[in-house]
Amino acid sequence: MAETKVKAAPKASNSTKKSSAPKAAPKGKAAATVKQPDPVLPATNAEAKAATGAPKATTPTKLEFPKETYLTWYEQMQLMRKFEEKAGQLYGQQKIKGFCHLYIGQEACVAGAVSALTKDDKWITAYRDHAHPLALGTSPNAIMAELFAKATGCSKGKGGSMHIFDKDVNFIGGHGIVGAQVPMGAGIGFAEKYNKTGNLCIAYMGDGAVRQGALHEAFNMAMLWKLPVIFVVENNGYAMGTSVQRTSNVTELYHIGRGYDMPSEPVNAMNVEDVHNAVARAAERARAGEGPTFLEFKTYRYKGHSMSDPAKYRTKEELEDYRSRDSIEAVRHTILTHKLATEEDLTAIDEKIKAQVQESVEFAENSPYPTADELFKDVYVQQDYPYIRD
Ligand SMILES: Cc1ncc(C[n+]2csc(CCOP(=O)(O)OP(=O)(O)O)c2C)c(N)n1
Ligand SMILES: [Mg+2]
Repeated sequence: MAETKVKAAPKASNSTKKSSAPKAAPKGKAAATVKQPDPVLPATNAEAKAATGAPKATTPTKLEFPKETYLTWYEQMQLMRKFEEKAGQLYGQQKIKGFCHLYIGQEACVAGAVSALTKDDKWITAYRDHAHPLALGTSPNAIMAELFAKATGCSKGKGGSMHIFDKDVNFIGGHGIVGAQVPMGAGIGFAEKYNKTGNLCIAYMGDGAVRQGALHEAFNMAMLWKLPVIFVVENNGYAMGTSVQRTSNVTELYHIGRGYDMPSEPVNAMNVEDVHNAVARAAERARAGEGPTFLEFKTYRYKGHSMSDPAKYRTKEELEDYRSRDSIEAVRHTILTHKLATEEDLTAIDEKIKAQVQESVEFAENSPYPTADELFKDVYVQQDYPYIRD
């Protein structure tokens, strides 16, 4: 931890049809678990650290959520991790080519938000994008096939790892340009407000995106028009190999929302309960017409920036420190300590996931590549756009 101040707390079938991955809570359900009101905008760094520097012991003495929620979190996060461990292996075997950014370590950032939102809310993120659709219910087959650049992939094999899309689960990508999804998230929020749907958009970004000019324009407009958006910075301490401290004068990134009077708060995102509560509070504000929130998820990626990064810019101790607060282990521990399920039950979930992941690999291997006539399709909305040339 010498380099970064980021400090987290405690610790099927052969098709692309939707998986049995657990779905988001129905409307209204999440609100019941919201603690109200919670202070936003801690005034000082000390307050922020107090909010995120909780002790390692992660097992709550009293359970805040029902048993099903813990089991759903466990299953979702294990699916993300096992899927990506396999993807990493396959990349090593050159079955997956191009770019591949793994989310391993950051799983709670997604699982805690899925449980706090509804299935009609919209999601958008950067290129570290396999976990979000997996938790929203996109078939692992369709995602793995996309990583293999196969025609059966969720972006027809033309997007690859950085451009996973699935309209059916309201996952609007998957974006490779750092920060590009931030104004897009504001635009999606604008559409939801304009159409009076009552839905919101959650827009994720990395810490590297916070210094993009587009973010500041989007924040201003989102506040001015009180758009139903939850902006989330997944602060994993590094943009590629460059620490937050080396690129930002403001290292408590949630402070950046203050320039726009946007309610903003730090969240210990190694803890799935904290993520859920923060997102639920932000969602309630958005649905009440009070506009956007900026959440700084303090998290960590266990792997390098991408598969080609040996991550020499950080220490082994720093990595081990975060591993000891692993969010999946924490939920597992809570489940067992509170006897919500037995070891055997969890093993059965693990086995199910292993089979799902294996099936996704076989599905991807056995799928065809896109044909040449796909090359110019899906480039422009207008099918007969006149300026495309063979
Ligand atoms: C506009 C733009 N500039 C630079 C890049 C190259 N680039 C790709 S990823 C990345 C780092 C972003 O890091 P961060 O936002 O912290 O996300 P993380 O990878 O940690 O999830 C950079 C600079 C890019 N894709 N887009
Ligand atoms: Mg980062």
